[in-house]
Amino acid sequence: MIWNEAKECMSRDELAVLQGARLHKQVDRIYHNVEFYRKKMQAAGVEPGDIQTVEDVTKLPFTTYADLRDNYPYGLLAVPRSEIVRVHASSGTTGKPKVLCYTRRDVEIWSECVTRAMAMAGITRDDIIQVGYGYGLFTGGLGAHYGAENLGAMVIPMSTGNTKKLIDMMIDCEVTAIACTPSYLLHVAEALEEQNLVGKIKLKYAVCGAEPWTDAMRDQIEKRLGIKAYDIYGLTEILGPGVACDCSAHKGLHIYEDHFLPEIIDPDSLEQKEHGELGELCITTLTKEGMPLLRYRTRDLTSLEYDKCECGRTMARIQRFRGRSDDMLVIRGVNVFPSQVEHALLTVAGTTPNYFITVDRVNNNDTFDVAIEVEERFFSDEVKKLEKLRAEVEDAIHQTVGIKAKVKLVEPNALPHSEGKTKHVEDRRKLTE
Ligand code: DLL
Repeated sequence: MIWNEAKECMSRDELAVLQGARLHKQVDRIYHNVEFYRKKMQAAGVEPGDIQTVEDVTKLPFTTYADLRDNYPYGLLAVPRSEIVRVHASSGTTGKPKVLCYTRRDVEIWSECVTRAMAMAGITRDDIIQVGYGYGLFTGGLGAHYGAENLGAMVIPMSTGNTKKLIDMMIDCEVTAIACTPSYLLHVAEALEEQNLVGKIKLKYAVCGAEPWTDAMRDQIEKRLGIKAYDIYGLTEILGPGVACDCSAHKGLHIYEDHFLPEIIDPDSLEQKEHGELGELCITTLTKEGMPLLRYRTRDLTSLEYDKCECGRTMARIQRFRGRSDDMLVIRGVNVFPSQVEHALLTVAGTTPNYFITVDRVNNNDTFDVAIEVEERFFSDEVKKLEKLRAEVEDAIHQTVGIKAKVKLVEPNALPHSEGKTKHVEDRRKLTE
């Protein structure tokens, strides 16, 4: 079902006119309300009057997550603080998270976008949907929740962390749809299989996202659970889940271009790429009130297809994600920057900045191992002290990153060192093929 046919199927010409008008209005508002942007635009020699059409977007300066960090928490607000009704946050590169603020209208538009995504996946008001994303400060839980309610479906707000309860309720409440990360859904499939319960579920649809996944994972989910699985993309900075979602054609994720203006840029030269070329996705919010973003560099590498989809929608499609233009990892749906681990280590006396992160996927669960060189003296001391230090490091990483790592302490020089840029990460999951 197409939830908002007037918008999702509008002609590209009409869309360009709408985008141009919204872009102009947005830039004008931002220029007058946010000092940071005004200064940036002045430095670039651009005024709101210069931005009239979609093509004019290239005249605008980029925004990066460093800008969000530097203006933490309220520096980029484009409305009075009293207009904000919700805050979410996502990991930053070091200790401080990125904080994003939503007005009531932002929450409504976000809900509409998620509703479009769920309708795209075939979910209707007759469905019973379990939301298995975390509810705070992550955007997944409340984002999926409001979208499903807006659709009129019945929502069970499971959140994360209790697979047994999720399975019990899935069966008892005759759940027909689920929103969670794809790796978690595979974990649920495994648990159902182990208990011989697959035949007892009424599940038909899944809307999975928050982390990269492959067609092979989709195949497995669909076959093992006998359902249809759809991919949903988003990021906290833009709103959360519901920036884009794939339709039954599975030929890319339709991005809701009436609200988000996408571009693909070269991450080095920052020049706009041609349609279909691989590069970094960059998004300008067209309707966001609370914290609008101009040319936000998502760091996600992909390409865009603009031809009309067989489902009838005209909105551009984000193609397979090819990784990131920075070093962010998504582990168990949580964004992790190696610099956060480094930051955590600084807080524990006796550790060194020499660490190595290994990420893998074992039985559909992401593993997160961190080896750290510690001072020699710990190896001559009693084992108890080494164990205490290990627990401290594990705790510091958990506090900073938000997920638990398996920590191994090693002697000085046990890890690979290099003359040039030391490699700190090995990601053994094959998620971009
Ligand atoms: O992950 C929002 C979300 C929640 C999306 C639930 C979908 C479902 P962040 O925590 O800010 O927001 O992480 C955003 O996660 O830039 C991508 O690198 C990655 N990501 C999100 N969805 C997908 C996806 C949420 N479907 C970052 N495929 C993004 C690949 C994804 N990567």
